Amino acid sequence: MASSLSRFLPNPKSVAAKLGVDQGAMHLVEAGLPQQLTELGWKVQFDGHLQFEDIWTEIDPPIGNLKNPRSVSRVCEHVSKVVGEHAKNGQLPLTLGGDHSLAMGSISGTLEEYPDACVVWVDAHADINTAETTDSGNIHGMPLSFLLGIGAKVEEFSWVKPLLQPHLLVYIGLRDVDAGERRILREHGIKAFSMHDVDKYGIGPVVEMALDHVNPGRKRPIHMSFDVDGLDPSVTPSTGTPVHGGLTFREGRYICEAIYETGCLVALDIVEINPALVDDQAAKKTVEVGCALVRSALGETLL
Ligand code: HAR
Ligand code: MN
Ligand code: MN
Ligand code: MN
Repeated sequence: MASSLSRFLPNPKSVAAKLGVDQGAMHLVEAGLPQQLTELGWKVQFDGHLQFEDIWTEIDPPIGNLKNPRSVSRVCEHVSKVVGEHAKNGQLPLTLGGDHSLAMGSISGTLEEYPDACVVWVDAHADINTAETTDSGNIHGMPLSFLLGIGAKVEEFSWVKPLLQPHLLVYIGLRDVDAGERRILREHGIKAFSMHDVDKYGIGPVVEMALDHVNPGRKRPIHMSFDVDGLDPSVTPSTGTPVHGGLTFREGRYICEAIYETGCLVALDIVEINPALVDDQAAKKTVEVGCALVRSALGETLL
C-alpha cells in the first residue's frame, strides 16, 4: 500500500492541513486532528489559519444573485494556490472547511498538479448549480459547475480553469438535488450514487461501482471532497443544510477506507462542519466524526 501511495506522493507520509472559511476547521484542529494524524505516522505540516481578514471584503454586492462573490472568489483562489503548491511538493493537502465553495479552490489546485485526477464527491447535495440555475445564490451550491466549465461565465471566477471532465466526477450520498441540477447531471452524463443506490446495493458495491466509473484501473489520482452533510444528521448534526436519510457513521468511514485502500488519494477536503449550529454537544459529536473520517481516509481503520 505504501508503495502505491508513493506513486503520487514522493514524500508519502506528509500531509498539509489548511484551515478554511469558518469555525469548523478550527474546531477540528483543537480536537487534536494534527496529533491524531501524527500518531498515524504522517508528517503533518500545519499551515495555520488562512488570514481571511485580508481577503474578505465587507463591500461585496451580489453578482446576479450570487452572494459574497468577490470574497468567496478570492478565498478560493488563495486556497487553490496553497493546495497546488503542497501538491507540487508531493504533499497531500487536507483542506478543512468552511463551506463547500472552497472545493473550487482545492480541486483547482489538485488539477494543476494532477490534470488526470478524478473527483469523488460525498454529499447530500450535488453542488453543481450555475449562475442561471441557483435559487439560493449560495456559492457552496455551485463549485462543481465552475470546475466543469458549465453554465454562464461569471467574470469574477474567471481564474477557475474548467479542468474537470464530467466523466471524472462521481457522487456518493445524494438525496437533495435541485431540478436544474438534475438536468445538468443528465445532460453531462455525470454519474451519481444516491442514497437509494446505497440502500439498494450496499455501500461496498456502491464505492466499487463509483471507482470503476472514474478510476477503472485504480491508477488515477483521486481528490475526495467530503461534505459532512452526506452523513445522516443524527451522525453530523452541526451542519448548515442537514438532510434526513443520510449515510451512517460506518458507511461514511467505509468510503474513506476504500479510497485510502486504492493508494490513489492525493487530496482531501472535509467541509460544512459548523459548530455554531444546534448545541455544544452536537458540535462536539460532529467534530469527532469529522476527525474520524479524515483518519480513515488517511489509513487508520485498515489493519
Ligand atoms: N442546492 C442548494 C443550493 O444551491 C443547496 C446547497 C447545498 N448546501 C450544501 N452543499 N451544503 O452541499 O443552494
Ligand atoms: Mn455552507
Ligand atoms: Mn456540499
Ligand atoms: Mn451538502
